[in-house]
Amino acid sequence: RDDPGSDGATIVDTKPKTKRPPLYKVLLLNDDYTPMEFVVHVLERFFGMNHAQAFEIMLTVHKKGLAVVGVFSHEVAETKVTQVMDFARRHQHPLQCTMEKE
Ligand code: TYC
Repeated sequence: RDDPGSDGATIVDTKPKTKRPPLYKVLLLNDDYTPMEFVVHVLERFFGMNHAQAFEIMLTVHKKGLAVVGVFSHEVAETKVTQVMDFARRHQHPLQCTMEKE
């Protein structure tokens, strides 16, 4: 690399940097009111899980308080959160879905 005005101790090549985009975890939170079947449906519909996977993750959220339901780019994670929150609100359930940087 050119380094005008330097003392000649020039770094010729630096390590090629390939920047991977940061990933975001999408989290589903437990509450006392959202029906279990509704959560299972959300996981099937928006996260492409089969019924058995969806039921298992739902139970994890129910018992532990929250679970990671997927890891995505910022844009996709944001879309998932919005879709889940809108769907829950439309059905008048208090289900909460959030994202955090991995
Ligand atoms: N705790 C809820 C119930 O007993 C079920 C539930 C599971 C709610 C997961 C939200 O993200 C959730 N009906």
